[in-house]
Amino acid sequence: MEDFAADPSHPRYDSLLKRHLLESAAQKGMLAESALIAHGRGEAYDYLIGEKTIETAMTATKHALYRLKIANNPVISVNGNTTALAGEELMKLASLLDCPIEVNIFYRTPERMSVLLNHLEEVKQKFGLNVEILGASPDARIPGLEGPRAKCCHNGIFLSDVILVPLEDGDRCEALVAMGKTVIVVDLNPLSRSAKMGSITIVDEITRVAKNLVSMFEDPEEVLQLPFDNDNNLRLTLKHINQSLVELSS
Ligand code: PTJ
Repeated sequence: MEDFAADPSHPRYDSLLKRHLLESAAQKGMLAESALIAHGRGEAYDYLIGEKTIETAMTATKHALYRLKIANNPVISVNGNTTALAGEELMKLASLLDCPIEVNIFYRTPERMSVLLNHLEEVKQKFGLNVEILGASPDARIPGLEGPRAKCCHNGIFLSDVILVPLEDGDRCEALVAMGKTVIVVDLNPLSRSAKMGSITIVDEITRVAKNLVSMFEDPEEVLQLPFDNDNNLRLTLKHINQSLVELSS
């Protein structure tokens, strides 16, 4: 972070910091070529929700945490963007949940896999976490997907009953749902296929979500046991965006 020049008092400090994290990650070879396009799309939606965790996102986050906590085989799946932005917090969450974290990327190359796995290993050492990091040796396939996108680890994604998959591709999300898993999606775009396909969709920025999940972990009051209606929660999210735009434009 030495080369990050922005002052914390800058009104766009958080946004600049995230961009800087992604630029550094790109230089290290962690990211897909389209990673910054994906981030830009996320930023645009973040403006629309007010760059904060809105009520529907918090409801989804609470349900997600509850499902992760009661799961038999929870797993956290991370890609390039997620590792760069929220690798530390998600490693801490994996430690709290006592579950593996699996590097599973859409644009798979051996080089990217190795840099991402090394990055998480460094986080593990830095914080003294006892977390199993999977992804180096995929030994299973997600049914219904072709090519490298189907690759996964038997003891991680394949066997999981509840999976947290931030910034996931729609097809893979659909395939994971078809496997009978509870799929927790994090996506700032409430209109994306992943958002619609997920079992629980958190329309919020991944660094905020990861921090919320870790900070709420020990608090039983913060966990809901009621059924969750994803379609309705997405509708309420769109209403929130709509209402904000009406207020801003009146
Ligand atoms: O590392 P890889 O190879 O697995 O590739 C990762 C990306 C993200 C490049 C790849 O999965 C991709 O192209 O994703 P999409 O189809 O562009 O979808 C990314 C979704 O994540 C978009 O709907 C964005 O709005 C959303 N998004 C982007 N940044 C964030 C985000 N959601 C939450 N937090 C963010 N920081």
